[in-house]
Amino acid sequence: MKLLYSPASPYARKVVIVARETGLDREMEIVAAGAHPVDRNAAVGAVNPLGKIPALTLADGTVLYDSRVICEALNNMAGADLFPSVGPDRWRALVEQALGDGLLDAALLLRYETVVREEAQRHAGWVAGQTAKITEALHDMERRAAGFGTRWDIGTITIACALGYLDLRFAEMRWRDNHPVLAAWFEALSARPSFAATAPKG
Ligand SMILES: N[C@@H](CCC(=O)N[C@@H](CS)C(=O)NCC(=O)O)C(=O)O
Repeated sequence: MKLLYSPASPYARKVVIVARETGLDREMEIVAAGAHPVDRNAAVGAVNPLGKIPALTLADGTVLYDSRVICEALNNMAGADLFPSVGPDRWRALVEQALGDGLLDAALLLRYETVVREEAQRHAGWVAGQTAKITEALHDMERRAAGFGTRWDIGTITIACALGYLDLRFAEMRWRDNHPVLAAWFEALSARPSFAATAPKG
């Protein structure tokens, strides 16, 4: 299997964590590939028409994207339990995945607004709207964090990757200041090998 990956991408981090947790990282070639919403990377576009990473090419040539699909496929291939199979535990994990991915989607749009757009093109209302999504998502994460314990499934993995991305790109938000339960949970899981080994860079 070949994964197109960037060490700064929180979505790619989700995939590598799931690969490590399931042991499938041993069968995976990880290939560095930048992706950009304007300067399209042809190598990424060749496998994913959306031009985004992560994208995983299986041994038979099948291509999987996006991170949600790849993570669930790896979980199934390994017979692992990072995606609860049925009922309320599954809905909870999937909603938490959507919450973490949704925070990331807003954070990526904010980042692109500042690093891709010229200053004169920037839209203050857009920035405020995306920032509000992050703020509200953090409040919901704080409310949920009291129940996280040591649970490590696709929901908590995604939320952890979202918080790691805020630390990488939006440290000035100081998300820990208003979210002490979430901060304590994040601190406790930071020693987890699959999480520590995939700390974002870039
Ligand atoms: N929903 C996608 C999001 C992937 C995504 O947006 N990745 C970023 C890198 S962190 C990207 O490829 N950006 C390039 C672009 O937006 O064209 C997933 O979960 O994989």
